[in-house]
Amino acid sequence: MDQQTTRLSLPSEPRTFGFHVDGRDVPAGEREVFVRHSPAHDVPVTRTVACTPADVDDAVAAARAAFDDRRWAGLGGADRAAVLLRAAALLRERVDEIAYWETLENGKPIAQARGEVSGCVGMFELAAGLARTLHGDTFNNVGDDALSLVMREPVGVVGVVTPWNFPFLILCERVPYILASGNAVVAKPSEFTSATTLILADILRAAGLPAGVFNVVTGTGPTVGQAMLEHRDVDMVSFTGSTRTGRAVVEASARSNFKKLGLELGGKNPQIVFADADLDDAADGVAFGIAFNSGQCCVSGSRLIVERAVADAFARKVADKLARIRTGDPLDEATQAGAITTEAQNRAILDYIEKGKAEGATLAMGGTAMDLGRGRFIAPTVFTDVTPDMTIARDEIFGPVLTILPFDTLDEAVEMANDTEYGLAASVWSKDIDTAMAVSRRVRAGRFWVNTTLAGGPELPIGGFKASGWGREAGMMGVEEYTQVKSVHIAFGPRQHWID
Ligand code: TXE
Repeated sequence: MDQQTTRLSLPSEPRTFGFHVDGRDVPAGEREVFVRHSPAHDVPVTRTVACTPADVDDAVAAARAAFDDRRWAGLGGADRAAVLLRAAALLRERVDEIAYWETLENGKPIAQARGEVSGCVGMFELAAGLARTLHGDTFNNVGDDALSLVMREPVGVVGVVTPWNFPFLILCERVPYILASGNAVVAKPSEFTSATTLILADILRAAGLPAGVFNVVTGTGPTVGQAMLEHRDVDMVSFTGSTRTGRAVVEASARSNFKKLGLELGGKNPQIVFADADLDDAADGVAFGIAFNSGQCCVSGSRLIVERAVADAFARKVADKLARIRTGDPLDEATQAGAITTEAQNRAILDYIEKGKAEGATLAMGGTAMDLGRGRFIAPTVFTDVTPDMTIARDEIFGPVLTILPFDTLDEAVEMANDTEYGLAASVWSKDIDTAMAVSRRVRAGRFWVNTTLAGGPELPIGGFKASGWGREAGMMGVEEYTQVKSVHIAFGPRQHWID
């Protein structure tokens, strides 16, 4: 069949999920149930449970018991690796299924969802290797009667709170690495996109992960998420989401047990384009960087900072690319941009577009909702005549909205790139190695791309500078992040007494 015309069909009825505690799926019972409608099709697709704070207590207790009796932490790295590798293999078998439910709940194109889920297989495989290579340090230079060890231990019970924009990818950028050292997990997915996190629980159980090591509670942030943040038996929380909720996470940690935190928050990421770049490649990259996942991406390249000499011509090239993006039914294999995931996000994007116009920026393209008969879609949007103080140049919009700011000198480009409270990611486009390297050294961001964007692999740590967050995920650093360091000093031989 011609791939361009392949389209999956909608489910005949919503799929019902329980939540997952101590190796068992728990049905809703008397609890409320969320019915999730596909943001692209307006039909009900999943039913998940609105868990209660008591359910959070149960899940944390299961994780606590599983951690404290060392059923997972006490295994050798090779045994943990074997489970993670079995999980990778089972995940590979279920890529299509996971991608399908991800698309239905999130609205992202099915081909993109499949790519993301396939990428997660490699994260489990890498984490398996890291489970075997994680190690500490020794000091054999402290005298003949002593030896010092620096040991890494799992931090304990880790709460993982994830958002709706990359529900499965963000989960898998964390969970395999967290499990690698022996931690136990309670995951809390976004209430809009819980299905694939629950499918992962099923996969991990089938892979032989001991009961209680991976638990999932579903429900809203203020009820279920907050209960986890406040819980004194949770040793660490990994939170990915808005800067506003990030503040609540820090405050709850301070109010409860000073739990360790990993935070991945917002971004307002610059795409810096010099006149000597390959402008066709750069235009494609800039269009991809802002329209991928309909701009609902913490590392979206939402601020185009372009050398004035080529600014107008380059803006036309980007607009030409954006105009040719295939936005539409995400179940269609050919679709490149899908729906806006939540109604609140849709309103927020359209409000920002109005604010841009009201503050005097020029709407160069898009700026409206797209009527595709059903669902929520927003046309790729570009603003010119933007000044750095405008709201659309400062706030994370989290939609397909690009602002264009021209520069004259490299110093000015770097200053504009750094003129943000955030520091998650940045890209530079130039064929001059001196220019590219000078900019890469001076821009304050946790991820930096040269002549590409939104690229890399699971070996590379991810995370932000400044208000974009704390800590790093993925790769060996992503394993170490979820460990505590214990130094052990061992004396041997007779002790020199302090008291005669
Ligand atoms: O995020 P929230 P929202 C940004 C983006 C977007 C904005 C709002 O700018 O427009 O955030 O999105 C859970 N205690 N990002 O409102 O609320 C919530 O249930 C514990 C950037 O959806 O932060 C969900 O599981 N948990 C970001 C998760 O937090 C709480 C990705 C994220 O939701 C909670 C998403 C609480 N009190 C949005 N309140 C990125 N960095 O990629 C909510 N949650």
